[in-house]
Amino acid sequence: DKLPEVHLKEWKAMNESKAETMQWFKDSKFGMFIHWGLYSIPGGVWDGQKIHEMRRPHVAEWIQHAAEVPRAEYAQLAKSFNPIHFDAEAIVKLAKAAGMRYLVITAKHHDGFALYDSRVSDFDVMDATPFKRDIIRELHDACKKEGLAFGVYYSHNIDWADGSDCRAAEYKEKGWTIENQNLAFGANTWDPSPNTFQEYLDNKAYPQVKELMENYPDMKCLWYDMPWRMDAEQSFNFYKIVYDIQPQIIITHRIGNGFGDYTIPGDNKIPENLDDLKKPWETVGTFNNSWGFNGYDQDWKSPQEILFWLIEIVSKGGNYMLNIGPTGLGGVPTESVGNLQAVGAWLDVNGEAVYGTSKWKLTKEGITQLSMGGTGDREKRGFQFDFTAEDFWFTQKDDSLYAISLVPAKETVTVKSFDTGIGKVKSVELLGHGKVDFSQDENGLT
Ligand code: JFZ
Repeated sequence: DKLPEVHLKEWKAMNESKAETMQWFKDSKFGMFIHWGLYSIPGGVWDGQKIHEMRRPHVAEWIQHAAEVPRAEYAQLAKSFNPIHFDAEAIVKLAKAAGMRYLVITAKHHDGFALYDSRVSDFDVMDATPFKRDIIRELHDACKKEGLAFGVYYSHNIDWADGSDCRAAEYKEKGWTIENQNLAFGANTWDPSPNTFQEYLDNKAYPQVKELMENYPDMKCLWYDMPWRMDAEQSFNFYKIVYDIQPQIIITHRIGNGFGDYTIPGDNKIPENLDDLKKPWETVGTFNNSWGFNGYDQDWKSPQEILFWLIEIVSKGGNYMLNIGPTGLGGVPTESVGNLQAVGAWLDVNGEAVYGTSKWKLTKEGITQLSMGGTGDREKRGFQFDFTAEDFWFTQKDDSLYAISLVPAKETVTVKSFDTGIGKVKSVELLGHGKVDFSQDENGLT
């Protein structure tokens, strides 16, 4: 909210180049998130200890932090990174089959390892692994070929390899303890790199974002994450580097200091109060309880639960970006594949009520269940599918209203909110079926 005056005008002007992408974003609704990196090899287990037995957050891509693995030891993982099952085209085709309209992958996560050909750092897929294939290039090109929009995630703040978290004096001055440094800021306090934070920005993070911009054209979005330590100048730099090369790219608000183009309400979180969201938004969700591959977590969301999330979000005007975590060998867990295909089959029939819609004055009727939850902690989720054929979510597009049910209708159903108060309905169609008979009165549409 407190945008520094100096940059306010410049930033507003930059915004204007993004209108088209913004509209694309609002229409797209459903995307694929991919967390993949060296952490996919241990898959949530280090020295026989599970990530849930270690400190939070209980997500497998945080294993280096949870187990306090020294930088040099963690880097050894790169030597065995040889994901022979990785097939960019198959992943892109899976996303399309699921009805997803865009794909965002971790170009570099908190561990500092780049999945693309980076000249700036040797800690990348080309220099440090036997695989030596530019993963971002392959996915970028496959998306282009298949007509899927593409974007990258870049951890601009946290970098356990080079991000220098040895600003201990500064933390002390601010009264931050080691505990909340670790928890709230993800700082590498167990084996900090010798450089300063500013050196990391100047010599690694800014140049790496620049090379991503130069090397992978026509991207739609850049997913910066975890801004906690950024000052306004630094966030602004990250915004401007992108804008100068690819002005159409929209950026997450997690860039920090108010510079984002769209908002992430929280991981696995659907916002309650939509008035608080002044920007277009996207909920990101895990398939089980981890972003990076977790070899022992079998708590997969069913197709029904995924549809619940998607429809709940779309009825509120947002986007859903659902994550897959490929294994260390590059395969996509079979549960993700099967469940995504089932979701896609539903969207094949009902997609008209989803894509390109906006929220109506009411988001739903009959639905009391709200299944929100944090990430990493299975016990918080508690999803149960107990909807009926007369539970509806609503969307709208042009002069059409959509009532979405996740339970097949019986002979007749009544949508109470579509009573005479909304005006006289001209025709009613059941998607995938065609026109149906109806009557409308003060009790609704039957
Ligand atoms: C971050 C990462 O630390 C995590 O590994 C993953 O990449 C996820 C998508 O993003 O975790 C967060 C960041 C912000 C919130 C929660 C988890 N938040 O604001 O609620």
